[in-house]
Parts: sequence; structure tokens; C-alpha cells
Amino acid sequence: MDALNLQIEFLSVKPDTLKLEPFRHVAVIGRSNVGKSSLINMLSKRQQAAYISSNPGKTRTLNFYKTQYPLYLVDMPGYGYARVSKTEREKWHHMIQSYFALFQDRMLLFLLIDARHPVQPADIEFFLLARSFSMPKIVCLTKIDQAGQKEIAICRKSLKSVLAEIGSDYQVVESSSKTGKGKKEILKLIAEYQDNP
Ligand SMILES: Nc1nc2c(ncn2[C@@H]2O[C@H](COP(=O)(O)OP(=O)(O)O)[C@@H](O)[C@H]2O)c(=O)[nH]1
Ligand SMILES: [Mg+2]
Repeated sequence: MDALNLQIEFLSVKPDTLKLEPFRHVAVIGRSNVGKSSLINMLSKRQQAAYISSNPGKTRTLNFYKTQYPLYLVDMPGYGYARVSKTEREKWHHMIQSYFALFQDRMLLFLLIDARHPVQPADIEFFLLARSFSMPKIVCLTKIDQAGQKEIAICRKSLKSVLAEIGSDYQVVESSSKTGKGKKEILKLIAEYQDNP
């Protein structure tokens, strides 16, 4: 598999089970602007498959893409954007919780973290939320092309200590949607997940 063949399926503000076929999900989440849509585009044949927002905090829907496996790739709404009201934040929380609750037994989760910075409080909040759900989880350090070795080391160190503290275990990969770094490895992880009974 050298790329995913993405087909936009539908957008939904709530995980709409009626419209979903019984496929597995690969969900992509992280702070707004961390590079979720860019990563999805990197993995896909059609480079502009996923919508890259010029307006952070705007994507309030779960964006489902059907791939050739078949499998759903899901671009999730970002978190940690400052200019979001409390009500919006609660809605977001509710949507994520119900989506995970419904599909945790057939989902692989990629949590994206910006390699240029240490893990942020909003990421820690998400780690705590995700801890209650059973799906396999992978951290992807993004924007590696723009991060110095020292920054990457600081990011990895803070990640390690947060994960140790909350008792979670995540595999870690690195990516750059600019250079294509991580593309092969991530496609392989997805293929392995799909092949696993
Ligand atoms: N240099 C660099 N820029 C990136 C990378 N990934 C995303 N970006 C940029 O970061 C911004 C936000 O990306 P986007 O994919 O929309 O983030 P999202 O909000 O998480 O979906 C855009 O301007 C992208 O071009 C990367 O790996 N390297
Ligand atoms: Mg996006």
C-alpha cells in the first residue's frame, strides 16, 4: 500500500451510526493547527482530500473518509483553541466521548503533538479523556521538518513523563507532511491494524 485512496463519505456533528458501515476506524486527533488534515492528505493519493483550515478551531465535525481497505479515516475536530466558548468545549467533549464509546473496539487512534513544543495542558486533558477507552493509541509528533533536535528531545521527554504519570502507553512516531517523513511507517501501522483480526 503506497497511499490511501480517500473518498469523502460525510461530515457529522455526532457519530451517526445509521450511516456507518461496519468498518474499522483510524481516528486522527490533536490540538487545532497541529497538522491533522495535512497528515491525512499526506497519507492519501489525492493530496487535497482533507480540508486544511485557514481558520483554526473551525472544524466542529467528525469528517469521515472511506478508504479502499475498507476502513474509515476520521479527521476529528481539534481541541485547545483558545477562542472557543465553554458551551462549544462541552459539546466537543460530549461528541468525542460518545464517538469513542461507540467505536473503541474497532478503532486505532493517532494523537498528534507538535514536535516543536513540550506537551501542552490541552494534550494532557485529552490523554486523561482517552485513558478510559480501550483502543490502541499512537502519538505522532508532527512538523518534524520545522523542529530542531533539541526541541524534539524536549517534546519527547515531556511526553514520556506525562504518559508515565497517567499510566498510559502510546507508541510514538514522527511525521512531516512537508517532507513526507513518517508516511511509510504510518501506512504500515494502519495496514497492520487492518490485517489484525
Ligand atoms: N512545516 C510544516 N507545516 C505543517 C505540517 N503539517 C501541517 N502544517 C501546517 O500547519 C497548518 C495547520 O495544518 P492543518 O493540517 O490544517 O492542521 P489541523 O488544524 O490539525 O487540521 C497549515 O498551515 C499546514 O500547512 C508539517 O508537517 N510541517
Ligand atoms: Mg483540520
